[in-house]
Amino acid sequence: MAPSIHPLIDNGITQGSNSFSGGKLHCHCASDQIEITLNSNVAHNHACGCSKCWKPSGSLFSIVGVVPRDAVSVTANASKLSIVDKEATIQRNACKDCGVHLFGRIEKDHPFKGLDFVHVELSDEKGWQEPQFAGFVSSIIEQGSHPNEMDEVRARFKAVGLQTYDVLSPVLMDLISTFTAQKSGIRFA
Ligand code: GSH
Repeated sequence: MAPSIHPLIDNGITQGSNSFSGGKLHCHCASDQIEITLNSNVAHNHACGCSKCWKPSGSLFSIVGVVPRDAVSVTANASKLSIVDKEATIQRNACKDCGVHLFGRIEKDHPFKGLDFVHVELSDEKGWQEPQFAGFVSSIIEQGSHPNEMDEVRARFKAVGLQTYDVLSPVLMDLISTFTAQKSGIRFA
């Protein structure tokens, strides 16, 4: 059987709701779950194949979106959170017990500072924005996927209507480059 891309892709994409305004995320612990309350839907929700983003077991990709950091609060069991890699750009706050990543936060100067990275599959609520594209697709090779499998992986995204990129989507790459250009003194009219 072909490996799972991610349950939210394998089983067909469920459209989100424009009127949905947030919900709660929980880690996978059987008891004393960490609870995160989000007062916003996510934006730029996408599949990510990079080695650092949390993936459900058996899946090749993560599904990750962003919310304003002001919309994120830890509402239960905050003491179980620990930052996976303090040196990484995105400080991923994971459950010390089950390993699930609850939110990723950027503290350094960066185009995405102010946005937290979250996985909406950790929520029971329905209405979260559906995945919009797949990024860092070639990165799955670095984690053991065979290069010969890549056509099939990309075809599976295409079959559910998602574009694939090996970094981020053009919209996000343009945002990053605009930030870099402005930092170096370029001013756009
Ligand atoms: N090929 C690398 C890998 O798979 O590890 C790509 C890593 C990467 O650049 N990941 C992106 C990023 O922004 C997407 S999450 N990383 C910053 C970070 O992880 O802190």
